[in-house]
Amino acid sequence: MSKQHDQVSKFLSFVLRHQPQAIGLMLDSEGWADINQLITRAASAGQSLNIPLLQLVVDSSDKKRFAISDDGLRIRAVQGHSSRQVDIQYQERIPPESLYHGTATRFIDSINHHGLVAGNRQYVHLSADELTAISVGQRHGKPVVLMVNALLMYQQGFKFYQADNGVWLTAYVPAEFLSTN
Ligand code: HQG
Repeated sequence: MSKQHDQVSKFLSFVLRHQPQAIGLMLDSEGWADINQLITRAASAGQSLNIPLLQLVVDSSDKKRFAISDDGLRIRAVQGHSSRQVDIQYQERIPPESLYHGTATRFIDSINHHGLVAGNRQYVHLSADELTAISVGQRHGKPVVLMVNALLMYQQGFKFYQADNGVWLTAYVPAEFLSTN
């Protein structure tokens, strides 16, 4: 991604996941914003956007963070929203036996005590592979990967969802389902 695309991607994460109200943008309950409204509101906030640029950023996002609707009129972030911003009805899925969560070593004591909590986000984010988890953990400090006994959780009634970009989501992971390997 070019530097300009990276900056636009960060702007979109901010307004489509966390603070649409900062630029007076409306999201529906599924997280969709009207593209023309986004362009207009962004312009008044000093961020210049246009449809080809948005399409390029959506297509070049390494993690496929955003999606444009089939009719081309709306845009949303596919996951990562702040807890009270939206209520996306993700498709419930049966998880694989194990999923992974990357975090920083300094959080481990607290996680062992409280389990994995969603914090400011709508869900705890999990990945199907350990390498992704390491890079997620590195964002916070010295990384450590936790293995989540996902299928057992599911069998005990916990719900799992998968976002369009493959990220696994669940509301809460009690510490008893976590291990380091
Ligand atoms: C930690 C990025 C203490 C948790 C990534 C994490 C991901 C606890 C941090 C997505 C805790 C929250 C999400 C507890 C959890 N005590 N710390 N009980 N429970 N934590 O950024 O999972 O680039 O909100 O381990 O790739 O790091 O934005 O979540 O370290 O998919 O598209 O609290 O964000 O994607 O941090 O990352 P975050 P995350 P994007």
